[in-house]
Amino acid sequence: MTTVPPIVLTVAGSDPSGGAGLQADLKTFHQHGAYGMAVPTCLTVQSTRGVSDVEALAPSLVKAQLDTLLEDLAPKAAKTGALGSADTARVVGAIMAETELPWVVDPVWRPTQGRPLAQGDIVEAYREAVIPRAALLTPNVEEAGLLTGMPIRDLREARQAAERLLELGAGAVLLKGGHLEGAARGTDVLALGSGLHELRAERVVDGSFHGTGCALSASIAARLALGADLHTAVAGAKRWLGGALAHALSLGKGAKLVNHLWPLPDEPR
Ligand code: PXL
Repeated sequence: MTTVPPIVLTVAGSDPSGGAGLQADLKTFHQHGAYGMAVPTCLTVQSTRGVSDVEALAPSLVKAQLDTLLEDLAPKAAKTGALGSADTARVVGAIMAETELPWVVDPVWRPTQGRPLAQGDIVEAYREAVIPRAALLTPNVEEAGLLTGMPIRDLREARQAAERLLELGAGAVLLKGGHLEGAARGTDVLALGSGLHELRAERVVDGSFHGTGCALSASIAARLALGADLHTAVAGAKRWLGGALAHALSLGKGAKLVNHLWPLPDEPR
């Protein structure tokens, strides 16, 4: 008998290197045993050394892709990565509002190296149109700082920022502490409606990696599609990413790549 895999959708930018963006999302979905679908929002010119050019697709073309797809196929969960422009963010936000599925929103505005990935007042568009529809928002310290207007240096400030992001309407927030200072480095704050949790990485892997945030949010979305609750999905995704980073691939001349082929441990879903 053929098992029917759950469908997971990504709405994201293209990274031809396969390290980040929709290519990385699809590989992550597949590795988790989910059927991946992908709607591109922008095309980048990049290698493991960084992004040298970006071209956003017309918002109407992104809308047409999503409308056509969602009329036919029913994803169990979805994620957003780079959306390309403030106008596209608003279009995608409006479509999110019409769906019942959980959306994991990874606010990708700037690559670790190279040109910004979005045009227009992207932060305002996220505040108004995307974040209120997110089941889970996964900003890093810099993105959470831009969204809340507050500095985030330690765990106390990270907890405060996570609470403020809940007030913007996100169902839950995973504030990633990879860039916090001192002992807090690598500790994430997970704010659920029911309370705050601190999640320490089982292993902190040093180095410059490409695609970490994409792999994490894609793993969470795949796990939600497979039936995990949010807390379990986040904890499982962090554990998987730790392995994928510990076994990162040095395939190009720049940053190391997340190893999307890292096996999934036998784990309860
Ligand atoms: O890792 C963030 C990211 C997401 N999406 C695309 C990217 C990048 C970083 O370069 O290019 C398309």
